[in-house]
Amino acid sequence: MYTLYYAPGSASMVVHLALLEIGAPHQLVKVDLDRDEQRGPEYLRLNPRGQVPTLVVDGKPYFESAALLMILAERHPEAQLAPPPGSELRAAWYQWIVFFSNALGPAYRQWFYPPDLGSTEHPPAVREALRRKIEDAWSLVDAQLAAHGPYMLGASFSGVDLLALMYMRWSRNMPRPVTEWPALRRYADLMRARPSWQRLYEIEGLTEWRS
Ligand SMILES: N[C@@H](CCC(=O)N[C@@H](CS)C(=O)NCC(=O)O)C(=O)O
Repeated sequence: MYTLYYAPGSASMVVHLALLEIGAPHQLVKVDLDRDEQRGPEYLRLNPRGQVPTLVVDGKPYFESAALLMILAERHPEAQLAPPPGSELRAAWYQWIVFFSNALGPAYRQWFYPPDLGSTEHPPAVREALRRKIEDAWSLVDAQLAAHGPYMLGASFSGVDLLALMYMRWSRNMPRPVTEWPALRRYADLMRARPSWQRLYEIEGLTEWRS
């Protein structure tokens, strides 16, 4: 039994999706970000960063969404969220997970949290630099999918696609949503058709960008 501390539509989405894909028994605990519950002493004991997600595995809490995805994939090999260890595809899987969480994750975080960079609203030059960083990363993914799709690893779906899906959703109200790139548009549609995505929308009470 896992416990996932989550907030609807947040970085916990990929972990929630992985749990649904695996079919692993889990308990959800909603963290109200509007009420700053993530900064309460009880939550900080689980996650000293004061962020969601946190996943409790065998009684021990862990944070960082991409790491949680990898932990779950490794613990449930039968769900095939990761290619076999040591394989060429596994190497590509690591590459893309780190790419998404490293190239896109921090840029999105800064885009949505100007106080992280010291202001209540980004100065135009900072906003422009972040926008470019995010769009350049998506252009690279679009090229990868156009050449080697339909999934990030080619023919087979894997956990990295769940991470990509979460980040794709976050672009929906940005100057250039991912659906404006042709291969990304097809990929978003493919991924949004998954039962786990539909189920997650029902559980988390989401509406926007469902299909
Ligand atoms: N790198 C972290 C980022 C987590 C993160 O930024 N979570 C946001 C929600 S998407 C959060 O907890 N925001 C509340 C806050 O920072 O106060 C991850 O991928 O888990």
